[in-house]
Amino acid sequence: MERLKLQNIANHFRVEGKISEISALGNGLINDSYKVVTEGDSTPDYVLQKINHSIFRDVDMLQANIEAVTAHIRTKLQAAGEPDLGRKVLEFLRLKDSDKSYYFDGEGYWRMMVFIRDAYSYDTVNAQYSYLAGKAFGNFQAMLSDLPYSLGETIPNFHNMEFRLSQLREAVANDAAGRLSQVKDIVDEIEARAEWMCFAQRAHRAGLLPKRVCHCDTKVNNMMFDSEGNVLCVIDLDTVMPSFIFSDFGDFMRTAANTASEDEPDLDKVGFNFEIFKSFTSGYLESARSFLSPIEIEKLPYAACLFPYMQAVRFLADYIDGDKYYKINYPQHNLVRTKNQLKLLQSIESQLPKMQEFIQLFLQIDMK
Ligand code: GN1
Ligand code: MG
Repeated sequence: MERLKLQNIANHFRVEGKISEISALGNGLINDSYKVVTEGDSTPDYVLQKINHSIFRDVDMLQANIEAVTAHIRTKLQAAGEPDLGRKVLEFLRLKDSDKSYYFDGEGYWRMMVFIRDAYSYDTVNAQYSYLAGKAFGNFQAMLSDLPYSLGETIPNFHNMEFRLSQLREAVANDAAGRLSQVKDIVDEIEARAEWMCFAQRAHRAGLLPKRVCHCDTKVNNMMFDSEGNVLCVIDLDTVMPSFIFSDFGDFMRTAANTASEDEPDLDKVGFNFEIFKSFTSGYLESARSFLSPIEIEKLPYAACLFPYMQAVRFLADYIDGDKYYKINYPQHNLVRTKNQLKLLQSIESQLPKMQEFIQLFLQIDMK
């Protein structure tokens, strides 16, 4: 999008300083992000984001959720005497002519937040970062456990496995892009696991598994680190909503413990890194076990399987549908992603006994 147009949009927000530069930022699959640089060092830089309105239908709800979550975290950090508040929680700008935190330009919805300075995000992490990330996500969930506001579902049924399977089945029935014949084997491979993978929904209906406020997009690159590897904060809060804690655990595993990126076409490179599982799980349980129930802990290995599976279902449904949801760089992109996630799933499945053993041991040692 051209610079002048972006600058005009940015100027509707309460920006401090004079804008000197605007450039594209990040590699998210849903929203478009830009970095807005201001002149000099005394004013912050910003991130300007175009909200994907075809996916996030209710922008008022979306922003109300995000405002509630960031305000709650800010209050908690302030009470704890946090000196570096500006880097520990996202700060959204309001419009100049109203208190709204988003701007509608007649076509699309925009929002703006302060750019966190001296922060880094990664697509892969080592074991130490993974441990710190585990602690950070546990803390994030813990901080939000007493949120005095009931969050809306910004994308209804977002991590509902039964619903995601029904979407795939609908895509298969319609075969809108005429691609079904190429992917029949993959559909079968998915269907063979359908019942097992819907365990969480059944357990929830039976009253055995609660929903808690979760982030629901805990890809490793949605976390900001400082130069020493300490976690500053969690970003990309669009999908913060009630879900099973499996969402945050599973999606981090899916991205951080994959030995390749989620769209690596060479499947020999794709596999599950057990060391990352161990370190993330240790960190996560350290900060989250005080509020987790036994079933939530025992089923973490299931969660590690669930997310590559769910992602495979979502990528495949989109491929069959003709690539309407995820941004793609080439025609087979969603198919490559699907195969990648299934390969990861197989690798995780082969390590399930080891994972279960680790969780049991961890709990025994920690309980003494
Ligand atoms: C999307 O926006 P981004 O790229 O962080 C998606 C996630 C998927 C992910 C797959 C709202 O996240 O659910 O896991 O792509 N977000 C939405 O990479 O659908
Ligand atoms: Mg993201």
